[in-house]
Amino acid sequence: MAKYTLISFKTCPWVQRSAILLREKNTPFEFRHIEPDNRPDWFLAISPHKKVPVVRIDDSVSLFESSAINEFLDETVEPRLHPADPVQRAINRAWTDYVPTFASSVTGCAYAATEEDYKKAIAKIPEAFDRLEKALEKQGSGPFFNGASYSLVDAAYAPFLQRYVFLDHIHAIGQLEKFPRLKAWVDALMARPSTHSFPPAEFEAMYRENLRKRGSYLSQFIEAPRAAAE
Ligand SMILES: N[C@@H](CCC(=O)N[C@@H](CS)C(=O)NCC(=O)O)C(=O)O
Repeated sequence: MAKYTLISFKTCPWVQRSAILLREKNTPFEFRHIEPDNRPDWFLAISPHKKVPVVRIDDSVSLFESSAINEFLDETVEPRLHPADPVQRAINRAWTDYVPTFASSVTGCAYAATEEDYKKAIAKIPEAFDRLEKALEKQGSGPFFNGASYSLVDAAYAPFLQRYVFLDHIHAIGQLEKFPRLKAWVDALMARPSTHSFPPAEFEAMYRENLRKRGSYLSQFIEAPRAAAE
């Protein structure tokens, strides 16, 4: 079996998509975490956009861009997670292409600098959720995007839906409950072991700490971690 190394920033959602796929395929891999503010030269040499994720295969081939990585993994490592039907595959790919737009509606809430900007960002959530709700209704029974079968679409959305849940914990947004299929999907993804690269509570604390340091509107609702007892 090939050796896979996943170059990562610890809380990067795009890295998480590829980590999820490797876990879904029961493929052993090693994380190599680097710091966003201190990207080493060896990394800059293999990452054309200077971004993570990069997957190194057998220390010789480097792949970048999470969707391209995940398509490659699906073509080369069993079990195949793309549906067999080409029409359904095209629909799945189309919904994966919507992820960056969807993700920006979630990060818009996280990073809004002022209360006014935050309210504007929150106001955009129902439309984004409604699109997913309608897509899920067309797909059938759930709990995953293609029903009982887990697919690349699930891996693509899970990190961003997880971050919405984190934001909802910081300062209740209360939108997810209005979209029952989407809520069931989120619950299924959050319960799926492959979603998690770190113990869930530890990861949520890491996410909150990043957001607290960022100084966005939501930062004020996050308590600073307590200093270790002397
Ligand atoms: N479209 C890329 C997005 C990757 C991405 O934006 N990664 C962020 C970290 S979460 C990054 O490396 N940012 C560094 C930068 O933009 O310089 C993918 O799907 O892999």
